[in-house]
Amino acid sequence: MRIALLYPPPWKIPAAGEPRLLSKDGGPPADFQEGDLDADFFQTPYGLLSLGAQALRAGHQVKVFNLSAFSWRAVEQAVAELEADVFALSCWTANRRGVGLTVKEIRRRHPRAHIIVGGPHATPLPREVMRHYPEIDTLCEGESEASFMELLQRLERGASTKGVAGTWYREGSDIVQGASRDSIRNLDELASPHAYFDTHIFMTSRGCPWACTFCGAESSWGRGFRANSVPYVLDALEQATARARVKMLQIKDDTFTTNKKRVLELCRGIRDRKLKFLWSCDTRVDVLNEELLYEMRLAGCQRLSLGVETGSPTILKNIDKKITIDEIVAAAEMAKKFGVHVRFYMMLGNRGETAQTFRETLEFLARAKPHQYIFSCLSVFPGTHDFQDAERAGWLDRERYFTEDFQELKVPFDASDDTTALLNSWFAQNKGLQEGYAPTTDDCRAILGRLGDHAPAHLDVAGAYYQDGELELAAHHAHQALAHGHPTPGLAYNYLACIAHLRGDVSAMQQHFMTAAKTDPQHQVLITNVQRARGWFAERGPERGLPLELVGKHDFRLLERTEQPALPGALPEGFAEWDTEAPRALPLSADEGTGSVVDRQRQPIEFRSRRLPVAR
Ligand code: B12
Ligand code: SF4
Repeated sequence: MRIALLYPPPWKIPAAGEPRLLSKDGGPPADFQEGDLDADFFQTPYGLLSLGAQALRAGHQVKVFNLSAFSWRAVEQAVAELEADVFALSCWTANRRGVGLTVKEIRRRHPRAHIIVGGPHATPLPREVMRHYPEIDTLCEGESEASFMELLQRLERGASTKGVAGTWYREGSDIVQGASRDSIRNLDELASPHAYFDTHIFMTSRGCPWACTFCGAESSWGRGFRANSVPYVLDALEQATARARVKMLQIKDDTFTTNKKRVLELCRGIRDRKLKFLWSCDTRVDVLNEELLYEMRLAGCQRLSLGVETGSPTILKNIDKKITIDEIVAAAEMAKKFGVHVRFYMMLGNRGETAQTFRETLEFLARAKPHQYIFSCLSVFPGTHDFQDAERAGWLDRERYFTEDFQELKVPFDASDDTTALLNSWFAQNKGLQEGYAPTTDDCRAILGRLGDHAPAHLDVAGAYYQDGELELAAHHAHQALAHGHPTPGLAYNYLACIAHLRGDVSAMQQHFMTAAKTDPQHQVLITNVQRARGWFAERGPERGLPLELVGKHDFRLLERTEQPALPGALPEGFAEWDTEAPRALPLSADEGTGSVVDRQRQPIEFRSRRLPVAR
């Protein structure tokens, strides 16, 4: 069968030159400003790639399209031309309105196609989503690989799709829930998305044993933690790194180090198999220790993102975070010891937030000194304890998600108006990624001493010397990084190019840039530098003595690219043609005006609306 897996845009986006539509006509929320949708929004949901992988393994024809940045005109065209038996859409809170519009369009163009919806917004509000979007035939709740495959088998046989466990369906005008479906016990039975698709997102487990009040993990995966075996993950890593053009992956498990022993084995396996790539992961501060961090760093861990949320012990307690301030500070120190960059995810507006707790948070950040931190304002997502408690307390009606045009429901849980105003005015000045602790050259040298001849640690030392203007030493360590097999050698060549430039050696600079661009053509720093150098040559900069400013950096910033299906990019020619080959990476091309979106500084939005009392 022909299966189109779609990630629809949030609403009707105007094409270039077209006026913005009003929200009542399907356009963006009335108060929407460019930048409100952060870079993460535009990533293809990994779940679509997982569903695609299962369907491909079963012999179906599959296309995955990320339409999240497409103009409505382009969505209409894509839907019109795509002849699929099944359209399957991923529904998140932020794109719920776009899902509603897209399923309408699919039904109009393909009256006989089967329309399936799933994902983190559909899961906690299945009845409501089916009621408000009557074009949907079947909705899959939560983990969906097994339900989806059963649906496909039935459709292929021409059998009824009603009653599949884990789904919601229609009986006449009724919306009916099928039997519940157990979680997949052995995740190794699933085909890995990395066997079929290019993506820099990587997952090794599902679920999280904790239950923070703002988080929807439990609603998606049920209680508890399930993981792929170490050999399965290592095989998938081999596939993912072979495909990746810049050897950097984001491991995006809810809490990657939940099982420390497993992660230790994984890290040792990465080294045994000589897999060379840099990676980041997300976790909690209370499931780390020195041995683990040391092994993680040796295996290429470059960044550790920690769910810290607040510096107030009261709020930590209110949100059931089950960690202490001391644990946070200790974890950050341990990670720094081995040169792992520490990023704190922080939140504003959780339960109990006051001017005092907010001050405590800022004071705490000054003390804990992460390399980076980023704040976001509380969003109340269906499926969270916040949502349930707000409904119970009577200040939230789930219909708002269908009748109002907001992107996500960003409201402080119970802060006073004064506190909200304080948070908003601070946030307006402090949006996006904030830089904190910067290790000194001595710090970097000490880390290198602890790790031995470790390529990424050498590059850190090279970077530190470069900032100090010690070009000889910087070049030495950049060469050492190369000699010890740095996974992104282009970044070491970039330093060598910058150094050659500072020394006035134009031809060496050119040579190094050419080598760099061949090895890591999509790293942001390289793209910037190569463009600047090109412009400089075009203006006959060397002859005219014009200045050339280059960036000497090697931070964990991923790729500059927009490419289907990992990220929204233009649909390639012939996108609607079906063939029997497994999908390959589609050609790189400019998209429709979003520019590149990966790992750009996040620009989350502040609290817009105060919560409204629910009409009784
Ligand atoms: C890792 C992660 C990310 C990563 C990777 C996401 C990705 N590309 O998959 C990054 C950082 C990119 C990310 C981004 C965002 N995330 Co996020 N993310 C998570 C996290 C921690 C895990 C998700 C996960 O395990 N994915 C693994 C895959 C296999 O699962 P999946 O994509 O959900 O798909 C499964 C099911 O949902 C379902 N399904 C999904 N789509 C479809 C479609 C069909 C047709 C069917 C049948 C089934 C189906 O079946 C899939 C297979 O079982 C969750 C928390 C959690 N544990 O759920 C939050 C979470 C899902 N994210 C959340 C949010 C809000 C976002 C952002 C919108 C944030 C933002 N403002 O930009 C963006 C946009 C999402 C996107 N386009 O990817 C919210 C979702 C809430 C909501 N109701 O919308 C969650 C629940 C966290 C929270 N705050 O509580 N996220
Ligand atoms: S916020 Fe993190 S630790 Fe808390 S429940 Fe969600 S995934 Fe688990």
